[in-house]
Order: sequence, then structure tokens, then C-alpha cells
Amino acid sequence: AADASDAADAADAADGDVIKIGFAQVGHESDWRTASTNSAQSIFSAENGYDLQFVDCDQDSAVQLEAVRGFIEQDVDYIIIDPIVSTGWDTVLTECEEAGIPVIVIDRTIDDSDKYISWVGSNFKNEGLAAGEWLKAYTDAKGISDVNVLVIEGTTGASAQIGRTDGFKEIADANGWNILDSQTGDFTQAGGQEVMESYIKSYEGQFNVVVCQNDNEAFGAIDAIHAAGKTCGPDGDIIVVSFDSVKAAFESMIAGDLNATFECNPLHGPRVAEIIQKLEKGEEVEKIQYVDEAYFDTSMDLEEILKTRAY
Ligand code: GZL
Repeated sequence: AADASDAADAADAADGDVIKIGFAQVGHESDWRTASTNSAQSIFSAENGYDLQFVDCDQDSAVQLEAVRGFIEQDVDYIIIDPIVSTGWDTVLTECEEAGIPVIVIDRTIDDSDKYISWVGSNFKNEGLAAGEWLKAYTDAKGISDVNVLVIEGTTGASAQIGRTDGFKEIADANGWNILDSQTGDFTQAGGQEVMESYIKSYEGQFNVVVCQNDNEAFGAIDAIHAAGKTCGPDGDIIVVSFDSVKAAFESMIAGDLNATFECNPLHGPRVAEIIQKLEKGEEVEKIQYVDEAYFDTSMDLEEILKTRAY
């Protein structure tokens, strides 16, 4: 709230003009994405001195590039991008640079160009490592030595998918776990359910862990597991872990379906407003800003924690 009011003050302080912002958002595929959009739309409001041009790119990279070019034509003051995939960006970022419009990247990363002024988001490989380290401790404590894993990946080519895959695989390889398969569920609940239904047909009786690269995929996978008459969660036969830590994931853990969720903070609106506030005053900003993240599992007082969750 303090950041938000500072940002609002700064926007008012800046020569009094409205600050025009173009935001090319990934889409509307998950609870996490909804929280991300809400965070931006609530801070970049008219009463805070902004004119936000928001485009929901519906997980379509061509639409996202077109949205950025549209912002250049509108001659906005700043462009915010949450990149659906991490490559294919240098040409359009060069166009932004030539137009003199600073680009701020949030959440996912752009890996084939550095023509942006700042990035704020998560270390996705660390999230994957944390999930692997948690599973190691959990299976050791349960005396489970034979760990056979099915992975439901996020959108192919998204830095979140790449980092979570790499991090978890590093721990799996170090412990001799068997990753039976790894297919994309595109970060959606329907995708998680479809892939899990296929996995149950192909690998019935061969797996005891499902790693979903976001909570919504886990909700779909859990529906498929239950529909097949199988059990999951702390008292079930199948361990299910996921990423994001949205409120519905807490409800799933409390219901005994999900074992753990690894946090990925979507509330970048105030952070980006702070970056813009500094740029408006001619101050330097950090190029890379990681956010702190935790994890939550059924050993914790989840009802209590849920009371104060912001998303
Ligand atoms: C990760 C973010 C991912 C979330 C998903 O930072 O980009 O995209 O994990 C969302 O829920 O779809």
C-alpha cells in the first residue's frame, strides 16, 4: 500500500501529465495470471495518474508482438511485457528502442535480447530446485525409495517452464529418480486434466509422484486422478506438487488433495510502478530484480496462512 501511494504520488508529481502505459499480458490461463493482471490494473489506474492500454494476448505470441507494435504506434510512455515465450523478441524490442520507449519486462524472461530497461520476477530454476529438495525430504521421511515421476509442464518455451523443468530434473538426476514422461499442460486446468488422463492410461501403477508446473494444472490432474478411482495427497497413493501458491492451492492442500505448492509471486504492479516512478525522476533502476518466494505444504497451519494470502 505504501508503494502504491508513493507510486501514485510520483505519477501526480511527474509534470502533471498522465503516464501512458502499454501492457502486453500473457493471457488469462490461470488464477496466477488473474492475480498478475489485477495487480497491474489496480496500480496503473486513472486516479493514480496512468492511462493503461491493456492487451490480453491469449497465450498467442503473434498477438503479443502485434500488441507491442500497437503501443509503439500509440506512442505510449512505457511498455510492460510479460513474454509468453522467451525468444523471438530482439526485432520488436529494437523497434521500441528506436521509438525511444522504455520496456519493462515482468515475470517470465526474454532470453534473446537485453533491449529492456528492467526485469522483475522469479528465479524459476530455484523454484524447480526447491520442489526437488522438498520431494527428497518428503520421500525420505516417508521411507519411499522408489520415486517414479510424471511431469505436467507449463507452456513450452516459457521461461517458467524451462526453469522449473531444469531445476527439478537436476534434483531428480542427483537422486536417481525416474522421470517417466514430461508433457505440456499449457498452464491450464483443462491441460492438466487431459495430460493426467493420458498418463493414467499409459503409466497406470508405474508412478507415485506428479509434478505440475502450476496450480491450475494440478487441479485438473487431481480431478483426473479421482475420476480414475485413485488417491493423492498426504494420505493418498500419489504425491502431487505444483507451483504458484494461489489461494485455491491452499484449499486443495486443506482438502487433502495437493501435497505442496511452490510460491511464484504475481504481484508485480507496485514493483513496476516504483521502477516507473524512478525513471520519471531520472533515477537509475536495477536491470534485474528477483522477488523472494517460499513454499507451503500440508505440515503447516494452512488455514491460518490462507487468511493473509494476497492472491
Ligand atoms: C510464472 C508464470 C506462470 C504461472 C502460471 O511466473 O508466468 O504463468 O506459474 C501462469 O500460473 O500461467
